[in-house]
Amino acid sequence: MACGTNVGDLARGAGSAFASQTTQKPKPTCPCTTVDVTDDPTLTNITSRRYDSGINLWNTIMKTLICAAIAATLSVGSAFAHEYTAGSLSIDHPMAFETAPNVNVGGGYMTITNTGSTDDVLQEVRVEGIPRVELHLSETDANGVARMAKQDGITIPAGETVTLKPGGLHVMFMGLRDDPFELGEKIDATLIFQSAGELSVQFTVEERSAQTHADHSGHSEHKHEDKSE
Ligand SMILES: [Cu+2]
Repeated sequence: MACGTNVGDLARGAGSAFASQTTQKPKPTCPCTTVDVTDDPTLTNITSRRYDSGINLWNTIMKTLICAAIAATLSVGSAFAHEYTAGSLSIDHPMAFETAPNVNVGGGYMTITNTGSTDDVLQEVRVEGIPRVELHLSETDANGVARMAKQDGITIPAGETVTLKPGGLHVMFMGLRDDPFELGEKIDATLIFQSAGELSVQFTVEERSAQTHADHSGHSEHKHEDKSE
């Protein structure tokens, strides 16, 4: 169900209930679908990841009246609760910290809970406009040197919760130098799970404190649990 490309048609097809909303400009993508992602990993049709700031009425209406009704295998929580579910997975509070203009990478964090009876794996994160997104694990060795290791996937064991947080597992957004994360920005992303499939979420960009950890060298554990929940 290509909700992202058919939002306008769906709205028109939904009948007069939407007639009064047609003056709102439809967004090109629907933020709560599971399937509107190109199969091309190189993401060639990138324009910008920019998302209009503020709460967009049209998106809110679409989320509430269209996507919630037709995304059969996916239930999307309130846009304000900032929690997403797909199958037996729930994803809470995807966020990233703002980045400085000269910093090329930013970390993404969230909490993933698997209430099912089988393990699932977060295999990939895709963001239009960001050329490379990896899954990383930050570790500090015996000498106190922090480094990050690319992960092929992040397993979410059955019945367990995995928290991506500074100093540990995280999403690494790479190639940001020309388009830094700005406070309040919302980054549309697609999470690809082995079993649960694709899930569209938004990473909210939050303020970075004095502890710099959004770049490759500065991950620091236990400094932001208040922000990354
Ligand atoms: Cu990293």
